[in-house]
Amino acid sequence: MAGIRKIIHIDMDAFYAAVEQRDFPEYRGKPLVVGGRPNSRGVVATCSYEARKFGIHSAMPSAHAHRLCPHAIFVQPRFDVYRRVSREIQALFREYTETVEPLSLDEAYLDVSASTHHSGSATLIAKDVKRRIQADTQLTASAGVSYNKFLAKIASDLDKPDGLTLITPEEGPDFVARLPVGKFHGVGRATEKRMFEHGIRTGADLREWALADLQKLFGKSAGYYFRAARGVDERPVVSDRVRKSIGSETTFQSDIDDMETILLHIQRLAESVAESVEARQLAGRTLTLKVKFDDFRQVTRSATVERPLQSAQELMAQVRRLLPRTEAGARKVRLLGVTLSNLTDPSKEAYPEQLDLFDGPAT
Ligand code: DCP
Ligand code: MG
Repeated sequence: MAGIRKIIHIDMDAFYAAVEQRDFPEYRGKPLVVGGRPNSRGVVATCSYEARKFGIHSAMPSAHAHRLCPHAIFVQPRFDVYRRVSREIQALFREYTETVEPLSLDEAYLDVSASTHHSGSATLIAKDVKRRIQADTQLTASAGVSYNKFLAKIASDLDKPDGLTLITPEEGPDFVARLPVGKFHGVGRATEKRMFEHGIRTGADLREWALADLQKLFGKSAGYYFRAARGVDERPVVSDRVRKSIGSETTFQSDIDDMETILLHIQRLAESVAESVEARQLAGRTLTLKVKFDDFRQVTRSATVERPLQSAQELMAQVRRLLPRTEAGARKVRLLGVTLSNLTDPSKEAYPEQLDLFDGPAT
């Protein structure tokens, strides 16, 4: 058996809002909302900790946030700046280990098992990473340190903002036993409700179930829940260099055949893939759409294009071509998936548009 791993999960505090407060001192110490305007139909991307005291949170309609805190300052996101900061912190992570897996612009796993920094102390490395982030970007991050991804991610959230929490292998199982199931990564509202209906409220409750019984309730995810309830998670930290594809899929509680709903779900998947692809500063040439029907039959349709795709919009353009090549809508759909593969680093590619920049009139 391999030795105990050392995993760090880093997550920036109130990321977009913290960047705005850094760049505009007049926003500091104030409730600040980044996202849609208060009089629009937009939503809150994130908000400062001062705004959270009023009950404002991510994904809430901006109009609602405005009612909760009429004197809050609303600003539009500046994605270019967030991307730049993201690149800075990711470069910094790579000074400690090659095994860095970014999850979004503000979040990444680091596997420091083989690191020789700080005599291999993951806690000291995490402390140092936080110090460097602060020094280089004037922003704070929270870190979770543990022996797997599941616990490291939970740990980083325990003492936000500017937190550093360690969950040792000795503490892991007891910690998970007390954990509400809603805090398990991958347990959404629907699964949580399902678990509640069966009297499963904490890791300890979950642990009383045999794997076979969990499988009857939760299918493929059962194994993950079974192991997670015991503080076990063997998923490796996957760095970009070995990653072959980035995808996202979703299974529905009840099968759907309404085209508009199908497209809406695909749009969400495309956005999630695009975010992940962008966080890793990648793009991809092959888009695959997966559709599983109510009879569990599954089809995939792929398109490969010359110019690498990255944004949700670019992904959707391909999906719109592929979707009519499936029976989605005519038949009920139980699962949809969007995957981008043939990954490439777009900064190393030259596109005609970019070449134009250098093709100006000779002087
Ligand atoms: N984000 C978004 N829409 C969401 C959630 C997040 O646009 N529904 C963006 C804005 C956040 C960034 O992603 O700043 C990071 O998301 P986090 O969930 O890590 O939230 P924050 O970093 O803002 O706050 P926290 O301190 O809780 O991590
Ligand atoms: Mg964050």
